[in-house]
Amino acid sequence: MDHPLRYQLLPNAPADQADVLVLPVAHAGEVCGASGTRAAPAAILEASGELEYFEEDQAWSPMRHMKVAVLPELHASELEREEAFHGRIATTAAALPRASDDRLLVALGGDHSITPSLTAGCLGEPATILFLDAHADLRPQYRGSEYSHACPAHQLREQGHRIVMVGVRSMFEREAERIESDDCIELYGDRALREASTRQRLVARVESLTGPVWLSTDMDVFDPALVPGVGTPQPGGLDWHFAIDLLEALLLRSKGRLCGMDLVELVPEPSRVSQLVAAKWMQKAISFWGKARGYDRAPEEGSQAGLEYE
Ligand SMILES: [Mn+2]
Repeated sequence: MDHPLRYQLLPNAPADQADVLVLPVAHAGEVCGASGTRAAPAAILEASGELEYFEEDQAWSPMRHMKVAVLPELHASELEREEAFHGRIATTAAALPRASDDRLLVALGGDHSITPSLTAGCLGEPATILFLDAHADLRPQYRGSEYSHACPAHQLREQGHRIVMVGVRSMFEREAERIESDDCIELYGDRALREASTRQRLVARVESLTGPVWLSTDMDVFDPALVPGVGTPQPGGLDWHFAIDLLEALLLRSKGRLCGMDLVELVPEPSRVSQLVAAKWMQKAISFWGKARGYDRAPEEGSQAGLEYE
C-alpha cells in the first residue's frame, strides 16, 4: 500500500526499482532550537510538489527518466531511547537497496544528529564528508548527549571519515583547536568564502574528490535571509548560486562516488521559502546526479510516465 509522502506528487516506485530513494527521518533530538525539525521531511516533500518537473540548469526533466520512492517515515516512538532510535536509523539505512552508482539515497531530517547514524549504516569504508554547515558540530557531547545536533562532525571523525567543512561561522575554542590540529578536517570558513580565490579553491577541491562521498547539508549553512527556517540561524552564509556551483562540482565534475546525502535542521515556516529552498536543493542534486550517469538518454519510463500536466 502507498503511504502519503511523495516527491513532486509522483507515485512511489517499489523501493528496489527506484533510482532515487528518499528516506524521511522525522527527528527533533533532545536539545535547543530545532524542535520543529520533526515536521521538516513532510514539509520539504510537500514543497517539492510546487516545483516544475523540468530542471533548468541541466535542461531536462529527471523524473521522465528516473523512478523515485519515498520510504515510510522514520520517527522515534514515545518511549524509545535516543540510542535505540539512532541504532534503528543505521540498521534501516544499511538494509536499503545499496546507494551506489545506480541509486541515490536522499535522507530528509530531522536534526543533524541523524547524519552519523546514516553513514554508520551506509558507508562501509572511510569516505569524504562534504559538510555544509554554519557550525562546526565537533562537540564530543552536548548537554549530556552524544546524539546531539552539536556533535555530528565529531562522530563522523570517530567513524574515520575525512571532512570538508564549508560555510562555518560559529564555533567555540575547542572546536577551533580541533580543526587546527586535525589533518582530516579541512575548513572553508564562511567569511573566507567571500574571497573569489577561496571560492575557486573550494570548487577545485570538490572537483578533485574521489572515492566514496557523503553530502551533508545543514540548512543553516545558507544565508538566513534565504533560509530563515532553521533552529540555530547565523548571519552570513552561502548564497544559492555558489551552493549550486558546489553541487555541480561534486556531481558533474568530480570522480567522487556519492553514496548518499542528507538535508537537515530545517524548521518549516509560514512563508514556505525555507522548505522550497530545501526541496529545490534536493531536486538539483537529483538532476545533476542523474545527468552525470546518463539517465537523460534512458527511456522515458520514469515516475512521470503517463502523467498529464501543464
Ligand atoms: Mn549542523
